Amino acid sequence: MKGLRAGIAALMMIFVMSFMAVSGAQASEIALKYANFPPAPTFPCVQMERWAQEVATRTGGVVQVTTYPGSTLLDAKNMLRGVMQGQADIGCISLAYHPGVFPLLSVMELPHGFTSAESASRTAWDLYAKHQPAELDKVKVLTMFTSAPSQFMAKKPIRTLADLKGTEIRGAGLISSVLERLGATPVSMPMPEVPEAVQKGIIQGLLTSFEVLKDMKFAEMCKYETVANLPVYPFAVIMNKKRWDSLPEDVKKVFDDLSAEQAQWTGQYMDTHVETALAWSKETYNVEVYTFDDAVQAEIARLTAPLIDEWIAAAAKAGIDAQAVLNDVAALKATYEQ
Ligand code: DTR
Repeated sequence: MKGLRAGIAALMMIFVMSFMAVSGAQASEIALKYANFPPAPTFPCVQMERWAQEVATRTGGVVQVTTYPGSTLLDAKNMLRGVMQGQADIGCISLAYHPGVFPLLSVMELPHGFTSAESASRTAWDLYAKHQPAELDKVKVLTMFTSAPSQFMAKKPIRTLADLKGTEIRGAGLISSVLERLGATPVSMPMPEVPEAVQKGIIQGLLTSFEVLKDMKFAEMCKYETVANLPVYPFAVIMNKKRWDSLPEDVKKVFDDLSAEQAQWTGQYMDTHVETALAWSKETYNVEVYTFDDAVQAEIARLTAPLIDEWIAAAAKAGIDAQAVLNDVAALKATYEQ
């Protein structure tokens, strides 16, 4: 009888331990490192935190993302390579920092006349999803989004193109080419380096979306803003390919289902935040806001038109059907700008 009891006790112990082992394995976390280059308050990092939260919620806590804003894990220059080499599982890249590397997706940096970050972000993601360009085939792309249209923020008033002549203005990618065609002197650098460059007088201002007036305190140094509605800057959130392949199928589905939604969320966040930041800048630093009139806008369109032909030539050289891509951008913009 004693032997029977001991046997039953042993069996129960084995059952309890194996159950704990299985449940432990199912609930085992998937820990991911997500690197970002600009300061935490900026919109690329705000969208990163939102994505991390959504992923934790939608996977029932199985996926836990540790975020590294402010270049604390990888900076802008090392982001693309760092993710490909697995130093971070996920990273956010500004495509404009890699001239010539993205012959198809750099189309998003052209003067298409997007009026909102939401329409440009949704266009960018749909364009990527349709073409899946070879330029990003060494990573998994989790989403894409863009800044809001680019505006001037400077230490002196910029009311006409004459005010731009020979003035050092920070840009990146094709925005630097836009600055050159408008007669300014473009100075390219990653966003985190811009505040110091303004403070030191290396540049007199910058051309990007207005939310940085608040998020990076440019309103304090650049009290003269000009609405120019120049091109947006495209971003991609990329994941190390091997790490992506290692994920369970149900987790991959959560990530894929989030792609288009995250693009739209980020664009909507950006459009609202630009308005908030501009109002805050007027209230806090009494900044002056000018708007290029129609005559200046027409002159800008004339001066920047050749950039489209240059993009077509470079895309064709990379084996891309450039006109088909431009047609897609126009159709997506018409849909999302409604
Ligand atoms: N200036 C562009 C795009 C951009 C707009 N706002 C932010 C905030 C933080 C980083 C980048 C941006 C760029 O440098 O990518």
